[in-house]
Amino acid sequence: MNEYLKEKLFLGLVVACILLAIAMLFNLPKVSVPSKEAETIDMDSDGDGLFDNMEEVVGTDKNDRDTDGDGYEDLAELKNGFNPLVKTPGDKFVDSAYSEIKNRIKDADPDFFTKVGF
Ligand SMILES: [Ca+2]
Ligand SMILES: [Ca+2]
Ligand SMILES: [Ca+2]
Repeated sequence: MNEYLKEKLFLGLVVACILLAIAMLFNLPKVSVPSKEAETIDMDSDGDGLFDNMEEVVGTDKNDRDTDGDGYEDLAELKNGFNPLVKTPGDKFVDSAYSEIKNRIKDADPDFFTKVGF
């Protein structure tokens, strides 16, 4: 093999390496760590406006819009100060209990009240 060919071969190899490096750069798997929270935090299986994770916090059924079956949906009851786990009438939260449940919700998701227009 003469020097000219060796040189060409070497050059070709260098170019191939560079191209490979570039190709690898562009083919890097997209780093998208699926945030478990983002997927589950705003899921509302029963569509009552109360997210699944909040139904857990509150103790309501995430597959039942009206857990206590009194005709009022879970979030509507919560918003208006009624206990979604106790049938109306007589299900209005006393102030301390209402503050307590709101604090629990806030601890679980500080933005919840804004999100659902509490
Ligand atoms: Ca729900
Ligand atoms: Ca529910
Ligand atoms: Ca209800």
